[in-house]
Amino acid sequence: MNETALIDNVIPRTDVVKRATRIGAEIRNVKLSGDLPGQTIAAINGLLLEHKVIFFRDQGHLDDAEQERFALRLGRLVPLATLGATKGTMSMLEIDSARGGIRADNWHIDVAYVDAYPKILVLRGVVIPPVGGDTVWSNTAAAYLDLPPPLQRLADDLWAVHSNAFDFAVIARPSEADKKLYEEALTRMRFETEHPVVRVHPETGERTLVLGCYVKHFVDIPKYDGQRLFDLFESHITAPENTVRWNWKQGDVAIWDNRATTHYAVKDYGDQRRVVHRAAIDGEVPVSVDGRCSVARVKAIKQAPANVV
Ligand SMILES: O=C(O)CCC(=O)C(=O)O
Ligand SMILES: [Fe+2]
Repeated sequence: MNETALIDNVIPRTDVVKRATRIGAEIRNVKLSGDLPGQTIAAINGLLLEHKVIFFRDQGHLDDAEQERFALRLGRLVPLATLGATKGTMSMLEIDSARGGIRADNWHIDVAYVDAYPKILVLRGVVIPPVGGDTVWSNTAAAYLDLPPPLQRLADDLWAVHSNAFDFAVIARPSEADKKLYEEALTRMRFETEHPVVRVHPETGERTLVLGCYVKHFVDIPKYDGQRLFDLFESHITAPENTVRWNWKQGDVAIWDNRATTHYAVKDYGDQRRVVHRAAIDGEVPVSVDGRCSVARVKAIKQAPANVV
């Protein structure tokens, strides 16, 4: 049986509702748990590769332990300590707006400043404001395909340094509090990795763009030129045609392929509380179109580090 037939057999196509043309599908009538049959897990994996981000409503039965058990079925969990987070259980990251929750209102690939950054994230809506607090994902394989061939070839050749030393030049309106938060985190830990701007997806073979707010600079490109290149490629990544926007309800779960997407948590809910819990699944070291692997340049943890996205 081919993969599509296998998925159809377990999760009927009528239960897969696309949420945008190029990315994102809602999967209906599946109750996520650690006990799902292997075939259902394989179907979920297949749908994830196809749609890049998949959404499940009404998963209110999940608590952290069960979310973690389900996530474990998708791969090895990343212990929070190695990602630099302090809140949550061993591997569940809590993002709580009322408790200095990290700001994720920048386009980013999760933890892209390490070499083998997580491949899949499982995020559960725990407290969701009545209005606002959506998350937007973009399809970085579609963004690559959208580039005219000469720009694809340019991207294929480029490498960029990703760092958790946040470059505030890329944020529209950083607050003093944000700056302080990141500066404090930085004195505790520092990561820097050179990634190819185009990686070959290890499962689909697709070429995907690896950029986002952790990029410090391009290798061998002066900063001034680099900023323009960054803006050019990011404008394709974040083009509305390549995105899907999810309006959360409590109990929703979103699962994304961090190798083929970037995302942005919209910060438009003022002082309202918003809490989401996330499990991260171990990823592979990216490989460029000419077969070279990403290289970690700096890795230093001085003491218990802060939260990360
Ligand atoms: O709060 C959200 O919707 C997403 C936060 C985020 O960037 C993440 O969980 O990786
Ligand atoms: Fe994130």
